[in-house]
Amino acid sequence: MRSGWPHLGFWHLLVVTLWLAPPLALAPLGALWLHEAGWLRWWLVWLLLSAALGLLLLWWLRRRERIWLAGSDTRPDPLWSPRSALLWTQVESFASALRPADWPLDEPQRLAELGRQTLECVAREVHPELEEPVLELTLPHTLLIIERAARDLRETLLRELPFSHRLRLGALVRLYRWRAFAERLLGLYRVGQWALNPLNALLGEVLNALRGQSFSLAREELHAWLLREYVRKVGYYAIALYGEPPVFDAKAPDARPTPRSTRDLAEAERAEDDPGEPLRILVLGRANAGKSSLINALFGELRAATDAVADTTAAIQPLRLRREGLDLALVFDTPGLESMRESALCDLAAEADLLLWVSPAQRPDRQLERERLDALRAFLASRPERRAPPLLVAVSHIDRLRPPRFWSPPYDLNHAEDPKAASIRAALLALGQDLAVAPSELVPVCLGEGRLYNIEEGLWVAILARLDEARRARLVRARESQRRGQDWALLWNQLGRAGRRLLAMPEGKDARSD
Ligand SMILES: Nc1nc2c(ncn2[C@@H]2O[C@H](COP(=O)(O)OP(=O)(O)OP(=O)(O)O)[C@@H](O)[C@H]2O)c(=O)[nH]1
Ligand SMILES: [Mg+2]
Repeated sequence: MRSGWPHLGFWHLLVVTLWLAPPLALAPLGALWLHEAGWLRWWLVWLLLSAALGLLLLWWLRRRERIWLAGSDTRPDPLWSPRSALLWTQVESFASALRPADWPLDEPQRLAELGRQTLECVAREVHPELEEPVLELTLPHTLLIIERAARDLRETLLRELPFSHRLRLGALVRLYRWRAFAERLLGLYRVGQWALNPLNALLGEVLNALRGQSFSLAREELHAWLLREYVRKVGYYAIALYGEPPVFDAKAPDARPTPRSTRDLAEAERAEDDPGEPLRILVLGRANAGKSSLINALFGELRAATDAVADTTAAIQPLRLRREGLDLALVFDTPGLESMRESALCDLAAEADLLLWVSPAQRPDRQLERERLDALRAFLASRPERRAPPLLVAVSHIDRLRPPRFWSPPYDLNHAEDPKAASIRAALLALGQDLAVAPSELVPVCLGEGRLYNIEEGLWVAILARLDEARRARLVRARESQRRGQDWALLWNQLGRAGRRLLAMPEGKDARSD
């Protein structure tokens, strides 16, 4: 085995020994002096204490390193559609199943292969019907993603790697070449130390063995972390590329109203300057359930016509509404479910960010409601590229429950000694079962004239709790619309330019001058 010894040669080694012997002799001489002065015992105690403290510190450092390695710099975009979120879990499980031994870091072609496999894993999920799904990309989209990936990498390097802004690639290569030489020097130093100071060297060796173990362990873990992070980064951009085609427009998707909302806003009364895409709230329920009353109660304005006669609201009516704590909202008052076709219902829900379902508590025949709700759920689940709007069920007409003549709110449903409170509780339970709605999504309300109850403290609070989810649904919806608009706008511009160029060609000019 060739070590550092033969390389230095005997004479060079003698020179090193001559130089090092006097300073290193200080250690045994010092020990002798300590012994004579009677302090050797204290010195030993100090030595052991320092060693113990050092070990403790080392253990803490390793733990911290492990915690750091368990984390990840790459996280899924919270605005991704459910389908992309699912793709991300697949990338994550692919990344965590990697074995470092299979993917050596010093073989670039293996790493390229790993990147290709990650890309393919995502592309195949998005285009399972195609033979070569990886090729399903347009050049501008690819360039945009490369641009974003490069920006991210630059930011990570500048943030995480000390001196990365000064480090040149050549220096990295040179550093790598010198590594072997540095390791040999270290080996030589250790042997020299062993010969000259057995006690120190022994302690040093123990520490070193421990540190060496920690390093090799950390190196292995670092290797695994690097691989995972690499796969995550590639996976992240693959999802961004295949699952969430980027939009070239730098503006936020909800910065301005979508074409559909622009039309609806124009139809709604009272035009104002619209700051951006409104939150679209869809109010649904059977005839006379209290849909229009709920809108009036919620926004404190009598905007939607209400009447005891069924089918007061004959057509879908967008209402532009504002209220503190809520973004500009377009609330859609709708006719009863009985007079709405299923497809019309799905069409409306496709463009909604929050669904408010009004269901009268005193009417136990809920067959139609359940059918429509199920159809709606199936429709929303069939579009994994969009976020489904959250659903809240306002249970109206609770004042009419038994005993009908008693009405003295507020009611504490947890203490159902009061017969009215007991009826409300039983009605909520039955309604939840009939419509397959979780209890947390049911809000009992009274919307009768002069009897408003549980609007602010119940319904409004429940809406606010779902606002973040509704806003996310709006962003994904607006992005989809932006994407559609962009495709047409780009095509239009490209065709226009191509046409102008054609006309500017000499034959074109000739043809026109004829
Ligand atoms: N007592 C009582 N009356 C209510 C309640 N909710 C609504 N009403 C009344 O029921 C009638 C119908 O209410 P609307 O708000 O017009 O119902 P709608 O769902 O909009 O009805 P359509 O537009 O016809 O489909 C009105 O007279 C309301 O005052 C309630 O919780 N209790
Ligand atoms: Mg109505």
